[in-house]
Amino acid sequence: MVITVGLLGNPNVGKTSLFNKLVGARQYVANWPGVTVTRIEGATSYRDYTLHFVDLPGVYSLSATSLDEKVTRDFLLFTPPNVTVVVIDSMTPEQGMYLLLESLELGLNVVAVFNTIDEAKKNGINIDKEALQTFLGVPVVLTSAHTGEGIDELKETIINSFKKVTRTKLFEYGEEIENLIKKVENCVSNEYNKRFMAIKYLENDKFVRELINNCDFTTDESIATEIAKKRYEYITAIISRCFTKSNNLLSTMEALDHVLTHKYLGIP
Ligand code: GDP
Ligand code: K
Ligand code: MG
Repeated sequence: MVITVGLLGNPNVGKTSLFNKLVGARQYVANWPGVTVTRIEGATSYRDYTLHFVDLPGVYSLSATSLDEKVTRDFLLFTPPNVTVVVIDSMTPEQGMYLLLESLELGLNVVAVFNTIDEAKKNGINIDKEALQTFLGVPVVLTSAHTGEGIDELKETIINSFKKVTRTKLFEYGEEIENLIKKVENCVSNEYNKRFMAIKYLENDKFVRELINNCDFTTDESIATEIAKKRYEYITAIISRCFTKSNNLLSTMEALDHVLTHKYLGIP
């Protein structure tokens, strides 16, 4: 049985290093159809399965503003892998978690990997894996592509995730934006993930605006800004709860707003 796995993440978070640890020499390089962006694939056997990995071009969001982003998003949108591993740098998790939220909105079957755990440990940063799983609603694996920590656990988790697809409760943007999302969803055809497309529409995504051209619905830039702001508030709340530095708090937590933690996670 073959399981297809996409490795998704920001540039420089360790996707290719993990890929090399996972598949070793059994890899080959090609181009993505029609473009000169490199496509790296490889497979490894684990238990009764063949895990077929695709090392996707690094992206900061699923907004498809660059060629790399368009290649990655089109792959996920039109040919979603069985499992999408979202690789996040444990030392700077914000931007990676932003991409994770978008991946969940796209309805992907996600495993969250917090990589560079060796550096985190060296810096006395403790990551509460259980709490992360609870708040994000997806399986979490802590890895180091340098020491090999978590690699077998990642393979196990991919197989479990394939056998039992996680459908997490999605992040909500509050009444005003949720009402707008519902309105736009009515214009999206059934072949697409309606919520993802509606949110991208409200974010003024050019490609999505062209696809959904039957929606005579204008919004100003403030909605897109508000969507990004809500995502970052939610992420800040999760990080401040799940990342701690022995004795004192992380720098990202210095800006910690307890109101946010309460608002988004229900923790006093
Ligand atoms: P990619 O752009 O996501 O494919 O990232 P790369 O795999 O090319 O890694 C970027 C840099 O991070 C390289 O210098 C790697 O050696 C380093 N790196 C990747 N994973 C780890 C890790 O788990 N721990 C540490 N300390 N460094 C890592
Ligand atoms: K790095
Ligand atoms: Mg790479």
